[in-house]
Amino acid sequence: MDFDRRSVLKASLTAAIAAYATDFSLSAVAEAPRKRFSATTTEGKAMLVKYAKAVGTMMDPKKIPVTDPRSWTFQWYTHWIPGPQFPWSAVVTAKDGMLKTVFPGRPATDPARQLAEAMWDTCQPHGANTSDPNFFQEMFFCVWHRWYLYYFEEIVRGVLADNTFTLPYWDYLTGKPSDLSLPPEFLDPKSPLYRTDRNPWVKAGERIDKFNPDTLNLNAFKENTYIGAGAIGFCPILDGNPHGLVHSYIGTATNMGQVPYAANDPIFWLHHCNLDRLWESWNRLPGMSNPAWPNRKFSFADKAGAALLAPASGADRVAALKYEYDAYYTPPKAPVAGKPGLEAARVKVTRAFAKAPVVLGSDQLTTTLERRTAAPARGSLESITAPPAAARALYLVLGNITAPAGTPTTFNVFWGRPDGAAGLTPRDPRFLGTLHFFGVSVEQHEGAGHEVAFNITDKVGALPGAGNSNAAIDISFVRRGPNPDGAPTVGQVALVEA
Ligand SMILES: [Cu+2]
Repeated sequence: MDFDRRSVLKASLTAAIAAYATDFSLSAVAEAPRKRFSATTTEGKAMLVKYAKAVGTMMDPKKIPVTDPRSWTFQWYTHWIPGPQFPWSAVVTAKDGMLKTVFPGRPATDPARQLAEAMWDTCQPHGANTSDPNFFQEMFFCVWHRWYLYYFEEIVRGVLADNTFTLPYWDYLTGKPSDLSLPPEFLDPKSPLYRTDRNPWVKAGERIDKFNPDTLNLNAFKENTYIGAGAIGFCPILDGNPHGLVHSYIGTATNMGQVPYAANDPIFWLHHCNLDRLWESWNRLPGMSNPAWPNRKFSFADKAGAALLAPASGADRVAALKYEYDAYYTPPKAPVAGKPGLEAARVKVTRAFAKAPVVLGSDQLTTTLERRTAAPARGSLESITAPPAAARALYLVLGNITAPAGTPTTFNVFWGRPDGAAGLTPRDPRFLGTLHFFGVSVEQHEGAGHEVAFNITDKVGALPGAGNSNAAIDISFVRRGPNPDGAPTVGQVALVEA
């Protein structure tokens, strides 16, 4: 392997703690593209046999010690160690404690320990480093996980001494209900791919969305920008659904349902492999391009366990990393490409908003939005609910969301004040989206707080009350799933155009 060695690195936090690492270079990548397969195909199933073997080896400290970056625990902790995600001082303290536990008697200058310090707790964007606000950013969600999978897959090939291994993906949104259950390889209690901390119905092989069916979606493919203002754009919407919702549905607070434990479940890697495929699928649509990546590098370890720095720009497309998927997703209706430069100019315009925070303390509650009288909405419901101009979209934005860590509850969000809402399904025309709380316990602390957006552009024309300028704009929240330990709060509810 021929890495581009650099002795001088920028004095950023990342560079300072990983100053000994080499930079990733494309020359290190194998020439022929490798193919990743669906877990339900013959090829994918063959890969899962290999995967189970590798996971078993990586989890056995007699074969690969925990201090080795190729161990299961080291890879899991790279996402997040079991510990706090905020504030950053608590993250640093907890990480220090974990480093002392995993590397007893080894000084802070020990290279393996330094690598752990650089790599652990770096999942993007599920953290908030107040000493370096650029450390965690929503725009890095897709690209950091692409690198994470890339090196994990390399390490699995190394552990197996099998150069043909590729990570399979789990496509839960094929439209076939059976694909909403975990692949059977993950349900055998004797397999290294099994986890006891998943939700009971998930372990029983039932569909993961059993208590809130048909709420996972691919609405991210309605977006024509990678990331816009707040939670708008392909990346943040994919992050919310299906990403976070799948985490919540598999559960629990000590497994997939909470960031610090999520990467300890072997299904994590197949879930994110599917998200990586979806990202590349979006990029293959005409006019859908990624942003100019900031000069940000992430700490990882290669197949041999050696430290390196992977630049965000290096994983812009899968072709750059010499792999491909056996199939890509094509939405029924491709998003209309925006004008060049739209992304930067994509400022949110609030059309209506809730005056007070919504405390989700009961099974169903409704908030009434105030119409904004300033331009462009002229005080009429028509202008508020009218579909936006071409290349723009209408969103319901829920902001400043807080919830206790690991809250497994979800809320379905409806237009209006529907009777018998508990019985309404996502097929109801008034259904706008599903609110979940995966990752919220940390992101609620970032700047304006955790925010999610539902693209309702295609729905507004059919919503009851559209055209009646006197009708109230009500938004209702209907609880699905267990009662949370404490009431989640939605600090802002707004109808915005972007
Ligand atoms: Cu995830």
